[in-house]
Order: sequence, then C-alpha cells, then structure tokens
Amino acid sequence: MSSKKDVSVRRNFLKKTLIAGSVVGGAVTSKIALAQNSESNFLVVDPWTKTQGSGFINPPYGLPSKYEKNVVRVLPNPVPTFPTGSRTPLQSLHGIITPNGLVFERHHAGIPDINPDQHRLVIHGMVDRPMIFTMEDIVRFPSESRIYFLECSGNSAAELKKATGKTAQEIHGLLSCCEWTGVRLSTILQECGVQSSAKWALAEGADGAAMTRSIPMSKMMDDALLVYAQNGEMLRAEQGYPLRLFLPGFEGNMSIKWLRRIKLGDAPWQTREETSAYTDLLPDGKAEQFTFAMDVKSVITQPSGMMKLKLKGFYEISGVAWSGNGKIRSVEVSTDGGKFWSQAILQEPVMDKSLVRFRFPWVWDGAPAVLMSRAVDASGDVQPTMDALLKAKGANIFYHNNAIQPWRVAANGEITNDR
Ligand SMILES: Nc1nc2c(c(=O)[nH]1)N[C@H]1C(S)=C(S)[C@@H](COP(=O)(O)O)O[C@H]1N2
Ligand SMILES: [Mo]
Repeated sequence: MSSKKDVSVRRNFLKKTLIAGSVVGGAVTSKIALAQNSESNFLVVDPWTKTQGSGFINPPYGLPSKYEKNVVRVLPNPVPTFPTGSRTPLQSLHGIITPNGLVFERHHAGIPDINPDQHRLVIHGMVDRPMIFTMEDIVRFPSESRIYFLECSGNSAAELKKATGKTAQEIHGLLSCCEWTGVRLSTILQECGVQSSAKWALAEGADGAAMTRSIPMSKMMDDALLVYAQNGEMLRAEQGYPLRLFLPGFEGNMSIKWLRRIKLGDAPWQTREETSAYTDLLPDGKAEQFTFAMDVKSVITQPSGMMKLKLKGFYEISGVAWSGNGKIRSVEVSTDGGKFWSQAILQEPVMDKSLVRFRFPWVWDGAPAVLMSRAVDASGDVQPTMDALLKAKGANIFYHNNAIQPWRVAANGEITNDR
C-alpha cells in the first residue's frame, strides 16, 4: 500500500525533524527541512550500513523482502473446502505488471502436475495434416512476447447484487497483466493446413476439469498465442504449465490452461462452459452466449478500500484501466462522486489489451469525498456506472461487471467500498 507507506514515511520524517511548518500546500518540502537541521543530524548512519550484508540469498530463487510478507494472493472468504481461485492484491502493486507469485488463479479441478517431457498438443479436425507436438517442437517455432491483461469474466460479480468486498483485491482481484511468451496459433495452425470450412476451434485442457471452449477461427488466426512463459520464466503450474492458450482481451475462461488439444470444426461445440456457465442471462430469461471480449473498465487502486489517509494534503490517485476491445483512450477521475470529472495522466506505453496505469494529482482538504475512475477505450466505449450497467443488461447478469468503482473517503480518512 504505497500511499499508506508514503504517508507514514512522511509522518516519521515530520516527527524526526520537527518541521511541521514546512508543510506547504500539503506537500513536504525537504529543502527547508535540511536548512533547519544540521546534515549530521539528518543523515543518521543506520545499523544496517555499519555491518556486512547477508551473502547469497537462500533459497536461490529470490523472494520479496520479509517486510512485504502481507502482499499475497487471497482466497475467497469464507474459504471453500476446495479452493478454486485466489485474487491478486491490486492495491499493493505498482505499474502494470503482475509478479508471477501474485497472479490470480482460477481452476475448476485443481492444478495438475504435468511433466513437460510427457506433455503433448494434438491438433486435428478440419486440418490437412493432423499433428502431435511435444514441448520441444513448440519452442522451436518463431515466438513473440506481448503484455496483455487477463480477467476472469466473473471478476467483481458479487458486487452486481450488493457491496460485498472491502478491498480492490477482494472486489476486482481476478485480474492480472503479464508479459506472455509463446507462438502465434496461426503459425502452428498453418503448419497443419487449415481447411476453408473450419470456422471454430475447440480447445481442451489436460486438467481434471478437461476445460473446453469453442473459439472463432478469426481469433485463432489473429492474435491468439500458444503460451509457455510468463514474465520471462516458464509458466507457473497454476497458470497452465507447460502450455496454455492465450486469447488477448477475451474472458479469462477461454484461455485454456494445460492445453492438450485443438480441434477445428465448422460450428461451436456447446460445451458445459458455454451453456451452463459463462453466458449472460438477459432480463427476458434468455441467455446470451459467446460474449467474448471483456469490456472497458478501470479501478483506483491507490488509495482504495481499507486504506486510511492519515494527513490532509497531496495524494497521487492511481489505478489501472483496460479493455478487451483494444487500447485505452482516456481515463477520467472524479473526487466528488461523479459530479465533476478531470482527465488522468496515462502512463506510457499505452498498449493494446494491456493494463494501463493512470495517475491523478489530488489535494485532500479533509472533507468527505468519493473517488471514482471512468475509462474510455479506443472504440469509444465508456465505462458505465453500476446503475447504467444494470439498466442496460438487466438485474440477472452475473458475469462481465465493468461498472465504475466508487471509494468513499470519510472525514477521518478511512476509505470504504461505496457500491
Ligand atoms: N484447463 C483449464 N483452463 C482454464 C481454467 C481451468 O479450470 N482449467 N480456468 C479458466 C478460468 S475460469 C480463468 S479466469 C483463467 C484463469 O487463468 P489464471 O489461473 O492463469 O489466472 O483460466 C481459464 N483456463
Ligand atoms: Mo474465470
């Protein structure tokens, strides 16, 4: 929680140097602090500077500082008998990349233990040359690395009914953004000779759930990736080791992990995950199928739910925005519950179907406030309020909640979910 930390650092600084008078317009001016204090007093040599540091880190695979031990994925509350998902601590992250140990997980039958030497990918159906690939075969193809977000279409779902979560992690933590490395599906499919009658592909996982989804060939031949690495290292077991499908911008469920089979056909297969689940129930009771792309969305992560503003004055409001339809065009921030909106600064690079970090300078005057962010994507879609979303989609919807998240700042600085 950077803002929390920043605030307490600032506070200690104030205490140490007794320069309460140097808080100008809410910001601490260190120049004045130095002038009023002798440098020897200010530049104290701490104990860790006086001794030799520790040698090589053990275990050899590095871990975060022990002081960051609370920055972890969380399980749903109450924890189910068999956990099927964990959430990314969005409020503790900076920039756009989710470190591998904090990437949310969603698995329908646990994490299989797959030996990469024994793993195979079968491609069959409407192809001229059905083929079986080993992992060695796959990594020999030309590859690419791209930064994309991944969001479960059930992210933030509980909030559609009422406020349930307290933190950004609890509410919106089925969201991650990694650099994914792999082979374009189009490269491998061309190797097998795609028949002109092929309109859909079936992707199947090797886990106990044998997760299967139908995917339009247009997506498979566009930016779909056969992924074997995330953030520079091989996939984590929970993210689909040794091979997963990755469909940029599409609902997370379709990016089949532990991928073992792709079959080409001329119609969708109507699998369990596209009939009994992952459909959108409309007001008339009919279910809409195959709503693939995740709509434009954003959330303020700093400051956010369960944090406390300890001082009046300057804060950088920051958060992430994303759209399954392409790039983010702009993000606006409101500090008065949506009456007045101002443009936030987008951190470059702004990439296609990636998280974008936005920043907005704010001076808190100590009065109650409601912080909101509203993203617009390149297609012109605007992130809706919860009321507008429920009006447009009906009260039956469960998936695809992309509504604006309001955070209420109380006069004592405490921040709560204002759904
Ligand atoms: N084989 C398989 N693939 C799967 C799943 C699964 O249970 N089995 N879960 C899906 C769901 S619902 C989501 S949201 C994403 C989550 O990916 P992650 O665990 O890497 O975050 O994987 C998808 N792919
Ligand atoms: Mo999901």
